Amino acid sequence: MLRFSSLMVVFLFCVVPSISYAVKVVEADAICKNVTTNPSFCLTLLKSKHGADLVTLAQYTIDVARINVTNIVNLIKKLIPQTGNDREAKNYYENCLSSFGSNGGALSTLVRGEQYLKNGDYVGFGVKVSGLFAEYLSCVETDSPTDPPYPDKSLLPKYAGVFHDVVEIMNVISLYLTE
Ligand SMILES: *[C@@H]1O[C@H](CO)[C@@H](O)[C@H](O)[C@H]1NC(C)=O
Ligand SMILES: CC(=O)N[C@H]1CO[C@H](CO)[C@@H](O)[C@@H]1O
Repeated sequence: MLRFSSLMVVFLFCVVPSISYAVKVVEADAICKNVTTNPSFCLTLLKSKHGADLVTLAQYTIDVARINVTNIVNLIKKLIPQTGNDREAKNYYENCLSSFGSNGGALSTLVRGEQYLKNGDYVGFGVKVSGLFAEYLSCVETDSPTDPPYPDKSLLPKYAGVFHDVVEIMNVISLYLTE
């Protein structure tokens, strides 16, 4: 009995700290299986971070998304002056700029999301990730479901698609973090 309880003490001593400072590792394969749009993109992106814990992976997706959304904002700022008298195009790009920009758009949501992640508030982080989806949709979709989306021939849909796929990975990671 004495032997048993001293073993228990050793056991607890070892286990309790690793629970309170839990570092969760989930393999890229498992994360990417839960991504619906582009699992192969997910595997390629996470490959370089093999063995990293979930918080590190979440931070990595934030860093990638920030670069992607910065490219988007710079692209839109180039496209707006090229719209000339095309009022519809101008409205569309201006709306996308506010969806992705730093003035209440995705760029600012990423900053807030990163703060939640760093504070260990993974629920708050997940809420911000949902906000990023909404911001993506508010650019690419029209207000009314019966209106066709703007026929954008620029690189913006491609860039926005990459951003969407990165946010989808971020979303799965946020779900694992709150599990
Ligand atoms: C998105 O960011 C990644 C990582 O920095 C970069 O390799 C990729 O070219 C970017 N794609 C776009 C469309 O911005
Ligand atoms: C966090 C998350 O989305 N987990 C799911 C990943 O996919 C497996 C298998 O389909 C589910 O069981 C998990 O709940």
